[in-house]
Amino acid sequence: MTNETKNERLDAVEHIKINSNYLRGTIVESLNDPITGSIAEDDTQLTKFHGTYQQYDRDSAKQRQKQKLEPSYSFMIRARVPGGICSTEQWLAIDEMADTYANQTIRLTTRQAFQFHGVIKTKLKPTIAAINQTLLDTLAACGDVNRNIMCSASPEVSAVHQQVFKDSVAISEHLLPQTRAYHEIWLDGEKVTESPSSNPDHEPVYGKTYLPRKFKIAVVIPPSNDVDVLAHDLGFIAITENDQLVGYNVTCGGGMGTTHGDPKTFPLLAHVVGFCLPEQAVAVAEAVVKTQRDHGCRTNRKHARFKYTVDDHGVEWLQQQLADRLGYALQEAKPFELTSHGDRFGWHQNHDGSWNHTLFISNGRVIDNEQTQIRSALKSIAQAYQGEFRITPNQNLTIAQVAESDKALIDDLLNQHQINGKPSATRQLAMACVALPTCSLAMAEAERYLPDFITEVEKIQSKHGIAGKPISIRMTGCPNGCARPFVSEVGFVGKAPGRYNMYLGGQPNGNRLNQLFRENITESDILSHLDALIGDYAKAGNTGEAFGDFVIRQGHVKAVTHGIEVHIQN
Ligand code: SRM
Ligand code: SF4
Repeated sequence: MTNETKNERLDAVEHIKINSNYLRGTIVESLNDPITGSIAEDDTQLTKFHGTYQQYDRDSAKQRQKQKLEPSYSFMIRARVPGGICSTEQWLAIDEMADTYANQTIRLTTRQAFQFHGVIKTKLKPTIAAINQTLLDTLAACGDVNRNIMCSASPEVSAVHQQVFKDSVAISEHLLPQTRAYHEIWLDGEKVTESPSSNPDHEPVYGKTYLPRKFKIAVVIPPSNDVDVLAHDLGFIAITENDQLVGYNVTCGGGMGTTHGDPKTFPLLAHVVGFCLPEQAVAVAEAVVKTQRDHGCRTNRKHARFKYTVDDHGVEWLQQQLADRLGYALQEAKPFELTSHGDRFGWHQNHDGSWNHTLFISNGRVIDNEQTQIRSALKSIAQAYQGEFRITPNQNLTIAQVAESDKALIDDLLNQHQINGKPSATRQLAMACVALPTCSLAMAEAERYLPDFITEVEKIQSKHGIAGKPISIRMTGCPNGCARPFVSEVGFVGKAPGRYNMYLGGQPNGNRLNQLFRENITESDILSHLDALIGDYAKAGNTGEAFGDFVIRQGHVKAVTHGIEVHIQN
């Protein structure tokens, strides 16, 4: 079935897309409705394509219901920041917007973008317009299209970063939706609906119904796997020879999202399907996206991600699809090695002599409060130093390309704001998704709980004499997997308030999925399991053996070879 085909069995969201006139729907009418702080239900699906989600404050929801008030609606706005790179000038504008329009925080995401939370309906349009004025935008930050493209954020490891970043931006630009609805609605662009037949909207890559589901791309420069490349629908692994980029291995069919109690949903790691030259990357991306457009499931959104298309049809089928669409077959994949995920903190020198300083940002929340002055620190650095900030794939931030002569200035500013502590190796690796109070899908806490939880894990590690050993721990408030918990050594996935499924056995380079260890357990159960496991690891772990490998060797979980095994408790 192609995406232009009408079919009664299509999922409801497909009908919304078909009838939306290229993503317009009744968004304008919804924005102008003064009676409510919300927008029409169909429009909540369409605004995602424009980079914004309707949410409500879940902390106050019950109280407001008792008072017969509608929920406290607001919007999350996600910007698109290809490869996570923005200028310090852009950062200052973003920082100001957090005060003017949002909840005085900036949230760095697991996909190198940033989000504002708490934007009320009347401020939605000015905020999106202000983001565009900074030369960033929110188009396709969400929705059934290609999302923000990720790219390894550590140029110090490779002289080819600039070229790889350029290729990432080219892929991102090529896959942007072409509808003029975005400009029309948010930037007061010229209306084209009066005479659509003479000047119709046109989506050369996506067609009228876009993709069956969200689509995600990451580009990685080995040996670091900071982007978790195999967790993506489509990945490009940079292959270098003598410090020159010779091309990319192409990976297809990864993804994290699952649903509790539905064994037909599972995370998957991508397959390496071939190799392409740098100049072929954009065409390859288009061919992959079009394959998903034409063959992805449009009747069941829980089966609509590209990972299921690849899993259902097989890699050979996919290779043939790509060859037919490209007019040539991908070359055989080249050898590569991915050694670690996570970021490298502190100062590191680049191949060109400049310096990068990566700062730990607890769960990506840029905020000033009793615990941290990170927001003021970044603002003062952006005011004093003209250069580049990079959002990392692990919710941290790199002050990039700093001249030797500016290092002391930046260190001084960080010291002035007391941003000079060194978190434990386990805390540095830890990630949590946003979850409560804004995420409507959260079943348990994540971002608000993880820092205290890690303190408890640190105590256990100290007690067993392995305080300095890194263990990658990721937590999400539900099984959608926004902090990529299924590729961590220890994953916690929210089941109900205060209760989590616990997964073990991922590899610290993102190359293996973990497996369900215990279901629906509370903090005290979790900590006593961790005490026993970490105690064992301290005694019986081999030199250099990672915790994720140890728990498999000891038989606590099995080494997962296909995502379907993730839910099987040993
Ligand atoms: Fe996510 C939905 C937050 C990365 C899988 N995700 C959501 C929503 C929008 C909830 C909703 O649909 O109402 C969350 C908004 C919470 C809030 O209040 O901000 C949300 N996802 C996030 C972010 C902000 C988490 C974070 O802590 O940083 C990340 C934003 C990334 C970005 O900049 O684009 C984020 N989400 C991810 C990732 C990780 C990744 O892409 O590398 C995944 C797993 C990978 C994948 O897609 O397979 C992910 N999010 C999901 C899913 C499950 C998709 C699926 O295949 O089933 C949903 C729910 C859905 O789509 O129906 C979801
Ligand atoms: Fe929300 Fe679930 Fe994603 Fe966490 S994993 S942000 S709870 S959708």
